[in-house]
Amino acid sequence: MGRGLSLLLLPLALLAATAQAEGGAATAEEVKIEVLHLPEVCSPKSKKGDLLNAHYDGFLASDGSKFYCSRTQNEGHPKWFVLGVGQVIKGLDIAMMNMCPGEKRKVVIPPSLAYGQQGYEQGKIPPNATLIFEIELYAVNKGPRSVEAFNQIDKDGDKKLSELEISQYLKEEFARDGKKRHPSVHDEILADIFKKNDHDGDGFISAKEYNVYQHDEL
Ligand SMILES: [Ca+2]
Ligand SMILES: [Ca+2]
Repeated sequence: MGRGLSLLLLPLALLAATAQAEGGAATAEEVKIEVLHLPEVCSPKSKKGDLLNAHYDGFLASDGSKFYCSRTQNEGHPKWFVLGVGQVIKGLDIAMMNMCPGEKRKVVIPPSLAYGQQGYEQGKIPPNATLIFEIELYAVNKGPRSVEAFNQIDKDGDKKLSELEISQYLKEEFARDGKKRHPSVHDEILADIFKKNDHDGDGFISAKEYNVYQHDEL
């Protein structure tokens, strides 16, 4: 049940993560996208903040060698990740926009939108490497920062999340995945969530503070 587990913890991971999504400067280098297969019914199209399920293989453009294959990981389950928020390299965030379930793409990503001058993992990806990915997208779901997710946590419906509501939500999520955790974990995550999301420090996470992806109307 890899799918269930990763789905479950994603909202937590995201709430706890810093919003480092918005990279700044425009770059001259672009991601080249080639559509290999387009389903007859191409909907919904992926957008920032959506939760995607995909397999992808990564190759070095220099010699065509494969450096990554999602099929060999996690018992072959496709990967779940939120689009456009920096969970994957910038080039993949760009390459998978406006893509529909069933669609296959081959994309070429310049180093500046991949691992840059540093490369990655002791030469597994050398410095200044252009990368090629073959992507097969399986599912486009509402992301964890959707209106639905917000309303689910906001039990009293006042459009802001109190410490109690988030605490409740954490407990429910923990109970659902059934993993044993030290009681301090709950408090740590709760404190971290408020530290990173309660920007005006009023003790509540407002819809605006929560809805960092801003593609849904609250
Ligand atoms: Ca509330
Ligand atoms: Ca606040």
